[in-house]
Amino acid sequence: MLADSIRELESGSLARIRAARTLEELEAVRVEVLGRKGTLTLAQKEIGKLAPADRPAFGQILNGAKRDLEAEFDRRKSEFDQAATGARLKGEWLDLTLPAPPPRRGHLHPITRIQRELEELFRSLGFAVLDGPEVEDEYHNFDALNIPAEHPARDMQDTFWLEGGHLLRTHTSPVQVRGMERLGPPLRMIAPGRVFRNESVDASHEHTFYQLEGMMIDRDVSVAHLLYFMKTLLTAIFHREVTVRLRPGYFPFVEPGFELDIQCLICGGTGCAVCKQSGWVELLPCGLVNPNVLRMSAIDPEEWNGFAFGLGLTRLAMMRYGIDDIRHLQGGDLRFLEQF
Ligand code: FA5
Repeated sequence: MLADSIRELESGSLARIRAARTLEELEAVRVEVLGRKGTLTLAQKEIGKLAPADRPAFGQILNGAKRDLEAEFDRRKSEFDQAATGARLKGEWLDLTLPAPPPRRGHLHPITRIQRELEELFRSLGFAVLDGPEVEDEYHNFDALNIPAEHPARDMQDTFWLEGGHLLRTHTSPVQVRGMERLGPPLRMIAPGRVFRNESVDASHEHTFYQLEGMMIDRDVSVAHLLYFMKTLLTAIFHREVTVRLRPGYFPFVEPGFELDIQCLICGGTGCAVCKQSGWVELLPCGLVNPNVLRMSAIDPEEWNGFAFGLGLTRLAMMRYGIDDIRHLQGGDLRFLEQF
């Protein structure tokens, strides 16, 4: 009689365990039947009331029911667990064979790019690439370049003066002097770098800009050598014929001195803000090294001579990329820089 009710309880509970649709429903059945106060647990306590002879048989039935229910419960529970894990894996699935999104890479500033191209060109022509300090002394920036104090040429370049006779170099020419001092003749060198002038800023003038200095000292160097290198330089940068003109130019450290201008590539020579309506852009002052400059760096001008040039690298970048205002280059605006 009691055994029948246990079998009934078992089959009813098995059916409910199988019918449970969620883990919560399953757990509710477990608590109801197998929990501390569950129906089967309570039935176990009835054993004591039975005649001793009936107890083993009843105990067996009870234990069998409990084992079957627990086994079925475990089976369903692991079904639910597997389904939950499967759903989570589906959500978190990652295809490791897919190509990764490309990393955001920076790129070189247009001036740096031109600078590196020119360094490569001049290296291939046997020139050393030299560096010099941005904070210079008066001697290297002026005196050793044949511009003594009180010389009117000092006013050609408005200078940021620092304490103790130092200054922010106004051009890359002091690196010529350092090159002559350090390496002596024969010498082929270039010196790209940042220079500073206390100037009011407009479409073609910055207070901070880049130049590339060049110098060659050897025996019997002539203006023809100078022109050859200048033409090689411009062809390499523009990859096409550019119209140039050579005018006399005055710099105390060269004699004769020239201004090499290129026809403005922004307006094609018709006149714009960059060329100040003249159609020409001053780009490449140059000349044969003044004997005084050689002498001051302990080079004998009777034996050696040479040429020097001071390319406006920032203006060159403007011409090459058609930039109509110099202020864009140092402005740090990524919308501008990302175009290159
Ligand atoms: C010089 O600085 C001489 N040291 C160049 C030189 C070297 C001549 C060797 C002879 C022998 P200049 O002041 O003209 O020269 O400047 C050279 C170039 O720098 C100019 O042609 C121009 O392209 C550029 N430049 C000058 N001032 C500015 C400025 N404020 N902003 C941008 N570019 C400038």
